Amino acid sequence: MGILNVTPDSFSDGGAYVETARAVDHALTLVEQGAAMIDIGGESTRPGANPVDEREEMARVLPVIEALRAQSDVFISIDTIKPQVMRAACAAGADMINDVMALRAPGAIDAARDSEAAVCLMHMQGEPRTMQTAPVYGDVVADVRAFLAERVAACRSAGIDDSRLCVDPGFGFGKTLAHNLELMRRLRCFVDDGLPVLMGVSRKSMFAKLHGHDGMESRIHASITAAFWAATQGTGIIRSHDVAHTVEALMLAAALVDN
Ligand code: 7PM
Repeated sequence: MGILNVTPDSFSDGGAYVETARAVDHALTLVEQGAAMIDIGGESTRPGANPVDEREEMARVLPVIEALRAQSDVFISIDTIKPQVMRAACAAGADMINDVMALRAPGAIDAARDSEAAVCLMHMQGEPRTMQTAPVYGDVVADVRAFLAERVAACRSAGIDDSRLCVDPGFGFGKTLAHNLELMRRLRCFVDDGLPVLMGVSRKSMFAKLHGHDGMESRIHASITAAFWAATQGTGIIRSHDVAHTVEALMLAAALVDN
């Protein structure tokens, strides 16, 4: 899954892809590099970021979804927590809703059900502005699995079939380095729960903490290494900014491991 940020305040791409044509170009490049899906995000549901107005978010993502849909059959994911954005994005051609709130916003479950799109349910402790302050768990893997099981059950009750779902432990979303590492070490537990698992660690600050220094190159190398590990553990979907190298790591994992 290649990441396409259409947020002007995005930390990784510096707002370089705010313009529709450039965003679509970048998406097509990611597809050429081997991305099977493109995750399009127009809001900052990010640690410490300001919330984005619904109209503004739609104005960012809808032209990109429409143009990409017109030019490619690639699986399109919309990274949003807002029901109206989910509905509009799916009408514009999105195939999947990637929600860091796991459809907890009022109306989100109904929007997802009506869309007939696939859904990624991600775990987050707290809310983006404050979630990194003091995350606390009993057993982080057990707690995150219980949360995801509850959200899967909520989807089922709403009429969203399991065949439409995947789950994500939500690396960096209300987690310390130790929490992130334990989730990564025990990714198999999530895989064994039966639904496809998505991992999103690309370029995240957890790697700067692990290394004891920061640098984009170091973060990228660690992200690709983590992708290899996750693939060997049966993780089906890797969310990445750096698709070409990540795909190569996944090719090696596929060659070495029977999953
Ligand atoms: C600043 C901090 C900017 C964090 C962007 C981010 C995930 C996601 C994001 C994830 C799923 C980023 C994150 N992370 N969706 N959206 N899983 N499913 O690295 O881990 O893009 S936002």
